[in-house]
Amino acid sequence: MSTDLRVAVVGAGMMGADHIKRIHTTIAGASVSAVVEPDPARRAAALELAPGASGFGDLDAALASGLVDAVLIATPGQFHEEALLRVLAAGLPILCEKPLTQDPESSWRILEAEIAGGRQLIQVGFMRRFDREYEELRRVVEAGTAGELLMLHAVHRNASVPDAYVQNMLITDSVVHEFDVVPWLAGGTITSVEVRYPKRNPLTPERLKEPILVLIELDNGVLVDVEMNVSIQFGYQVATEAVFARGVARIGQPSGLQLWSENGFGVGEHADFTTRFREAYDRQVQAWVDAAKAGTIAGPSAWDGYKVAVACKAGVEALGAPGRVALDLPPVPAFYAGTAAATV
Ligand code: ISE
Repeated sequence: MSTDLRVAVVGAGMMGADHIKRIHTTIAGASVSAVVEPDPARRAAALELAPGASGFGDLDAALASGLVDAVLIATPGQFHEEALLRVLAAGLPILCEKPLTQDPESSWRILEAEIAGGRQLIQVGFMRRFDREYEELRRVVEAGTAGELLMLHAVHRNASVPDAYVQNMLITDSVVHEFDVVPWLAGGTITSVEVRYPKRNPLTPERLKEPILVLIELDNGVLVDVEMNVSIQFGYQVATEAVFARGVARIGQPSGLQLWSENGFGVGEHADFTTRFREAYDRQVQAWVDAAKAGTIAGPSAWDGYKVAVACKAGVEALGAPGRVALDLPPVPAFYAGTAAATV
């Protein structure tokens, strides 16, 4: 008898299809048993990636099928709340792609539903926490190897973005990752967010005004600047320079083949996040599968997702108004306080 965790993947767009492939080819101890996707053509294409899986047009039918032990939610963010509530009601472990939900109010409803069930079932897909260089940098911060951390300079550059990407998504779809990873890395809580506008990139689509510079303040005094740039054309870069009392550390530098040829010198660059963070996604999904089998989670919790939703609300406000926008965070509910998973 197979001991595989039978996973339903909900949403078969870019990330959903990527996770289906990953679970089928790379992850140990799990298989894709169901693909939930309302679009028939997408569903059929996804099922080809996971032979043996059953296709469903709707989540309830998949949950009622008896084929599902755990659920990976990879739909666009606006559908997360409804899917999360249904899977929580079914009592199954969940890996939910970022964001948890679109706003603090709906994220709070998710916390309430999870607390009512009495068990942490939700892990949020902030994959940067599973990137080896981020992990190493966090260890340097914690160990004090180069002294106290003073500030972080972060760059987050996309070659381009799809047509559906609108101005607020600079925050809710992109800087959302920094809102999760920066406190995890620097060991503090975000207290304010400010957005500044450098000169606009003439190559950015007409509907966008970017790049932007985001300033994130933490309660431990660490200040973070993030260059958020989604029209850089040449490739995908996520890099950080950490400035310590007596040292500097860098992660996310281009690596791999260096080529000297007649045109000079070159090194490869990623085209998008699916390759830049491939190993991080693999490690994230494997950790989730192993934890789900053991009845727990192994990454950012729903409370982490809630805190990010609060930061995104402040960030969106800061996009439209000069100056710092302060964050208003309620105390952590006792259910999440002190759980190892909340601080993984
Ligand atoms: C995308 O949705 C992601 O999550 C990527 O990690 C991020 O770099 C990109 O800007 C987003 O659009």
